[in-house]
Amino acid sequence: MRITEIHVYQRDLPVLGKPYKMSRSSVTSLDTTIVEVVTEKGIKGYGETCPVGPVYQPAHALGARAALAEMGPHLLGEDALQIEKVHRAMEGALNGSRYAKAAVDIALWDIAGKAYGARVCDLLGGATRERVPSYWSVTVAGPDEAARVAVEKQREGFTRLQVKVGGRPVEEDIATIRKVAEVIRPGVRLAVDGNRGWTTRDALAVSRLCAEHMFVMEQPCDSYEEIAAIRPMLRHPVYLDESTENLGVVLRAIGDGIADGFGLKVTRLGGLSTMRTVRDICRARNLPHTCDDAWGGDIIAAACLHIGATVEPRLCEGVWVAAPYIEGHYDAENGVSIRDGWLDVPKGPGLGVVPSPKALGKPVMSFG
Ligand code: 0XW
Ligand code: MG
Repeated sequence: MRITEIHVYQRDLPVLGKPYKMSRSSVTSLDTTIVEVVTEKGIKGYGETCPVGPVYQPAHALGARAALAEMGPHLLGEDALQIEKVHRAMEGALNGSRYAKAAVDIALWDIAGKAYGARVCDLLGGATRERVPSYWSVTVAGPDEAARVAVEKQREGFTRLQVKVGGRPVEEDIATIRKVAEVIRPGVRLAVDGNRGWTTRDALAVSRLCAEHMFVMEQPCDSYEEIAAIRPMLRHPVYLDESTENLGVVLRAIGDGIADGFGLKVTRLGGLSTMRTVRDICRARNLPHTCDDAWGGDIIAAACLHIGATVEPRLCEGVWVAAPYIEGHYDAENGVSIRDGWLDVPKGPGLGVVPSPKALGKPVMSFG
């Protein structure tokens, strides 16, 4: 099924309420890129990529569109159903920019689902359940505010919380972690996410001074090397997030024994195709992981949800989506929303989410 046209759309996604604050950045509006791949049969697939600002990791909105401009002409005529072949065409046209290639990859899975009359989760191996847990990310805040949100979100039904730390004196982080840990109910899991913000000194201090509390440390320090250096001295399990820039890093982290799990991002890894591989590798080593993205609307949320639904529940650390921070949906009927801390897998076919022409607006770039 040949690709005949590719259209690229841009949308601003203003953050509802307060800025979304992490250790190294605070964002008020995100710039998302939506890719529409059209085939000779008239079947259209949608993908999306939306870095959470230009600082979170080496990805930025303009970079995504520049990469798509570079690759677009080379993809016309490719068979949309031969996803690995399209990946080879993308590799042949551009080195790197996996986060832009991911938008095309997601669109191709959407097309495959529509062509075969199946949901993306079914093509990825089959859903283990029809409702998948999300988790709530408590952005950087003082101890009382963070604990208040933690209580509220557990009451709503969230079974996992992530508390953001870093970018301030480490004593404040320790006070916040302790206060949040005290309100965590039995059975609810806690992750403390440094978003690369701590020095190795701070990470070691936190782990020692909060040793009695159960939580995982997510991306405590900036680099793989820093985390690897302190790993044997930490008293808490470590999950890598931003460091997992590609499949090779995931393999290395598992081989080196520095990761007890991962916070995964679909677009950072290059799309659902690589996520499927990482999911299977994690299963082979019993490593829990999330299936998230950094930000994005209904399309990216649906992509995360479909792969998340295929993860064995015991290894599934949840699917984070930006929906609570975004006004409205691309697809008014089937848009992805959190209900009581959980997400319903869209009914499909494909991603099960179809953006309306009004939501897309006019393309900023077209090929074919
Ligand atoms: C909580 N997230 C999945 C959303 C933000 O983009 C940050 C990210 C993370 O875990 O780092
Ligand atoms: Mg993280």
